[in-house]
Amino acid sequence: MRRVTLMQYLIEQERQKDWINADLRLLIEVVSRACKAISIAIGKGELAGMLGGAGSENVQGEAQKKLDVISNEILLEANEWGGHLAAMASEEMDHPHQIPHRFPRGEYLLLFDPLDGSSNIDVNISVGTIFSVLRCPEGVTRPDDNAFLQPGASQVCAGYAVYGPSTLLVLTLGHGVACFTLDRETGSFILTQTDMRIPEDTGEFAINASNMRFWEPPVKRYIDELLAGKTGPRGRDFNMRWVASMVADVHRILTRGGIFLYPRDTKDPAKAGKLRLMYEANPMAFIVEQAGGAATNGRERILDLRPTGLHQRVAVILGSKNEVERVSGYHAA
Ligand code: P6P
Repeated sequence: MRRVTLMQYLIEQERQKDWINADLRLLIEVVSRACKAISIAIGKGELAGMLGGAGSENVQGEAQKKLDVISNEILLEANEWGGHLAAMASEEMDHPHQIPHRFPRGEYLLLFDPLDGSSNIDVNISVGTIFSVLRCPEGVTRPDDNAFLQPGASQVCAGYAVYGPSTLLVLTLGHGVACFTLDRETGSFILTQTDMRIPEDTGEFAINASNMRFWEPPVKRYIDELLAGKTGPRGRDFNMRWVASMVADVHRILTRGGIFLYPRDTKDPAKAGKLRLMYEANPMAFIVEQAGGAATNGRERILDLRPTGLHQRVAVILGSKNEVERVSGYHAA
C-alpha cells in the first residue's frame, strides 16, 4: 500500500466525496494531533510523573487518574481555537465546554472519552481515546446538554485511538472504516488498513465474567452455551478475552471478529449498564456497524436510542453480526 498520511487521505476524501468538508477535515486532523500528544504523555508514564490518581472525581463519581485530566485538557486546548466546533462534551466534565468568545464557532459538536480504560494505565495495559462528532442543531449558539442529545445514527464521524504496542487511529465518516498507524519518527498517522470488516461469525467473546451472578437470563443463557463449548448446543469451543479497556477489546473485534458484552446487570438495578451512551457506545456502534458488525443494548439498536442524558449509561452488546443477533434473539424470546 502506497504511504498515505491521514492528511492526504482526508484531502482526497474531501476532493472526491461529499461527506467531508474543510471544517470536518480540520476537526479530525486536530483530534489526531491531540491523540498523538496523549500517546506521547502515556509513553512517558512514571518518567514524567504521569501515573496515579489526580485526587479528584469525575461526573461519574469515579476517581480521576492524572492522565484522565491531562488527556481531557489536551483535547480541549487542541480543539477550541479552530472555528470548527460549537462546543465539546467529555466524560470528564459535568456539562459541555463552550468555545471561548475569542475564537470563532463552527457547526460541529465533539464528544469524547479522553482516556478510556484509564484504570489500566497504572499497570501498563492498552488504553484509548474515543470520539464522536454530531452537527450542532440550527440556531443553537450556546449548546447545552440538550444540543448533544441526538441518536447515534446522527453522527457524522466517529473514531478512536488505541495506545498499545503501536498507536492506531480508527475512523469512520459513515462510508467504511479506515485504520492509521502512528509513525513515531515522522509524527504522521499512516493509512494501514481501509474498509475494515468484522467477520459475521466468531469463536471469541469478551465479558467481565465476575458479574455472572448479576446477569439477566438471556445473557446468562448465551454465555453458558459458549462455556459448554463442543458438549453444548453450540457444538464448538469458544475463547474468552477481557482487557477491561473497551477500545482494546473493540479493536481486537474489528481486527479478527468477536462479541463484546457489557450487559445490564442487577448489581445496581438503577443503572442501565456501565458504559456511557454518548461517547463510548454510540461512536463504537457507528464504527462496528460500518465494518459490517452489529451493536445493540440487547433489545434495541444502539444507534436508534434516543438519549435522555449526556452521561447516561447503556448496556452494550456489539461485534460479529450473527452472535449479536443471537443474543438479541434470546432477549426477545
Ligand atoms: P470492568 C473502562 O473503565 C470501561 O469504561 C471500559 O473501557 C471497559 O470495557 C469497562 O469499563 C471495564 O469494566 O467492570 O471490567 O472494570
